[in-house]
This record gives sequence, structure tokens and C-alpha cells, in this order.
Amino acid sequence: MRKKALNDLALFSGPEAFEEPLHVGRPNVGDRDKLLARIEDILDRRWLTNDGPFVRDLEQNIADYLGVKHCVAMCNGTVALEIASRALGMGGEVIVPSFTFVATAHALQWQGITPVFCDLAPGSHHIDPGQVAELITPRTSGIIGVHVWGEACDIEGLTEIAVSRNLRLVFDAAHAFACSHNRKMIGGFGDVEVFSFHATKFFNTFEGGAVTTDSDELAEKMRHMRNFGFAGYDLVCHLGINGKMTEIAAAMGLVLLEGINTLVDANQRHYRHYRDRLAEIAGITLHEYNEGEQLNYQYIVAEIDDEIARISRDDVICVLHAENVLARRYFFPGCHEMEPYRAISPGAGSRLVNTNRLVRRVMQLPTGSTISEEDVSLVCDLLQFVLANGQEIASRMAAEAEGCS
Ligand code: T4K
Repeated sequence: MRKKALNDLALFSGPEAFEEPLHVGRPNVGDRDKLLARIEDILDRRWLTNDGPFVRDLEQNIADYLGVKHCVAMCNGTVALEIASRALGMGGEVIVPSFTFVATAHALQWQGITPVFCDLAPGSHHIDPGQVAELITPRTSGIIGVHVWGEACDIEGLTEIAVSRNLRLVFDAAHAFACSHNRKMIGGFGDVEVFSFHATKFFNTFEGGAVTTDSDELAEKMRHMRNFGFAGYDLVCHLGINGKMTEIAAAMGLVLLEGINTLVDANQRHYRHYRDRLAEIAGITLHEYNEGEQLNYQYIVAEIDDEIARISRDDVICVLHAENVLARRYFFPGCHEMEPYRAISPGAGSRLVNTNRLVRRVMQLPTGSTISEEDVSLVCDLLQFVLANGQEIASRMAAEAEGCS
């Protein structure tokens, strides 16, 4: 239902705009019949995991799709980051953006490597190569750039620094499957690129991830490392862990890869719809994508300017949640404000000026194949109403909160 008065808002006891929750990251499940047929194959073969035929097919298909020599499938993106950084011999300190999912930092800290948080380039959602250069110390062994929202970070800037300072360079491409940079598919940049195929990613394998690289040596090492370091029966050649992808996960990946264009089309359609509608609303700005690149459009990212809107991003999210629109605020409050990093380096925030500003403004809106055009329209109507009445809504929220305390 369209909101016409403050009392129509669910937060103020009106009816919810949506009966069922609208999620950011509702999984795509693809063609069920094809998936179920593949599951039958798995059961018939009784080959469930450990480098099975579906995992091998998926790795080959992904490598072909991305135009990269090797794809090493893993059980999730976090373990893939851990294995990649270990295979590269990273240690000491590694420079990472604070504006990322905490897994980027945890994958390092978990191994006793210190993540050193770097700010975003001004006006950007990506790591600032200028500050990266300033943060290098004798303990620095590498850099992890993150392709946030599927858009390439400054690959050229980071590559130049890594090469000139002899540092390892990893790209966390968890968001960037099926995306390009200068028309070349993301997957072959840096020493390695790391993908997440978590359920909430538009391309998923329930849980899963992969590392892609053009290096034969690294690929072989990571294949061993994901399987306890085994290079053959009873032959262990590296420290290893269990990072293997299962056959059922690979089956999901194979099915979704076959229909990937349909998934991207749905995301792009929603993105354009949001872009056209949100352009009319003061106080909210959609993060616009460069449609000249191949992108997956899986995140609809918007910023609230509370000086114009007269209502904060957090209050807008509160109103949306009451209406069953489960907008998110990735990556609030920034890794440097999360434990253990907050305790380890309490001063980091002072150099993260752009990060601290962005984490208070940014939010992600529902999209994906489970959402209709009508749903997007309704979310935009809701935002239009909320931002047109920002000051009144914020005042009433404050008054009601006071009344409660
Ligand atoms: N690097 C970066 C830059 C990343 O963004 C990530 C993961 C990683 C590394 C690590 O990769 P993985 O180890 O995860 O493969 C979600 C995802 O769990 C996480 O994979 C993702 N990034 C992150 C950005 O988002 P949460 O804590 O927000 O997930 P959750 O459970 O709140 O789910 C999000 C929404 O999706 C909810 O509204 C519920 C809905 N949902 C979720 C699941 C799992 C469903 O409708 N169905 C489902 O099955 O982290």
C-alpha cells in the first residue's frame, strides 16, 4: 500500500508495505530440474566431494568464462582468501581497506597476519592507492584490493605499487563474479583473485568460493593446500587445510553458470528501475555503475545525505525494516571498528576519514530474481515518501524513543 500520511508507516502502526520480507541477497536457485538431475548423478556415482567430476567441470567452465588459466574451487570465500594469502607467503602486515566485509581482514588475522586498514580514495568506494603507499613498512608483505559492488578497484595503481615495492597483490573479488575491468574479465589480475559463491551472491554454490590465477605453480600449491597438503596418497607436501568444494555445491554452480545472463539481466533491470526512480528523490543518491563494463549489478547501493533529507540513514533503514524491506548497511561500521581490530589498533580511524563518512551514509536495497518490478516500484514509492517527510519522521521517531525510555 502507498503511504500518504505518517500514520500509514508501519513504524507508526500502519500496515506493512510488504507481507513477506524483501531481502538483500535472496539466493538464486536456477533451474530446479537441472539441479535435481545433477544431484541424482552425484548420488548414483557416490562421489560426493574430494575433487569430484562436477568440481572439475565447474573449475574448467569458470576458467573459460573468465579467460584465466586456473580456477581452484574452495568451500567458501574466506577459506579461499586464507589459502591464497598463505600460498603467496604473506606474513607480517598486509594492507586492506577497512570498507569491506570483515572476512577480508579475518582471513589474515586468523593466520597471525596483521591487516593494516587503508582509507578509500576520495569520492570512491575503493581503496586509495595513495594511502596504501604511505602505509608500507618493512613488515608489509602484500596488499588486498577489494572490488566492492563488483566494480574493479584501482587495479593499475595497486599493481604499480606492488611491482615497485615487491609486494604480493591479491584482489578480493567476492562481489565481482561476471564483471569486467577495461573489458577484461575480473579473475586474471594481481597474483590471484578470490571469489565468493556464498548463497547471498547472485552466483552461488550454497557455500563456496574460488581462487583464479594464471600461475601454474600457485594453482598447484593451492590445490594441495585445500586438501590438507596432499599431493598423492600418503604424500603431504605442504601445510594444508580442508578447503574443498563438495559435488552438490559444484552442481549448483554449473546450473547457475548456464543461466548466468538471465540472472544478470534481472539485476540490471532492477538497477535501471531504481536509477530512474531515485534520480527524482532529493536526499538519496544511487551509486551509479559504468554500464560500459560487464557488471553483475547484484548490489543496489544508495547514499543518504541527511543534511538534505533531514533524516539519517539509520532512521531510514529503521522505517524500511518496519515495512519488511530489509535494507542493509554494508559495511558498517568498518572493519577497524570491529573486534579484534578496534582493540588492536584503536587509532586507525583517524586516517580513515572517507571510510568513516561513507559507512554512515551508505545502504543496500533489495534486488535479484525473486523481486518483481512492482516490488522495486513500491520500495521507491516508500523512499520517496520517507525522504519527502524526513524531518517529521525523524522528530516523531526521536519523540517516541524518548517516550519509551
Ligand atoms: N570478501 C567480501 C568482500 C565479502 O563480501 C565476503 C562475503 C567475503 C569476502 C567472504 O566470502 P564467504 O566466506 O562468505 O564466501 C553476507 C554473506 O554471508 C557474505 O557471504 C557476504 N560477503 C556479505 C556481504 O553478506 P551477512 O552477514 O549480511 O548475511 P545474512 O545471513 O545476514 O544474509 C543476508 C540477507 O540474505 C538476509 O536478509 C537474509 C538473506 N538470506 C541469506 C541466506 C544465507 C536468504 O534469504 N537466504 C539465505 O540462504 O553476510
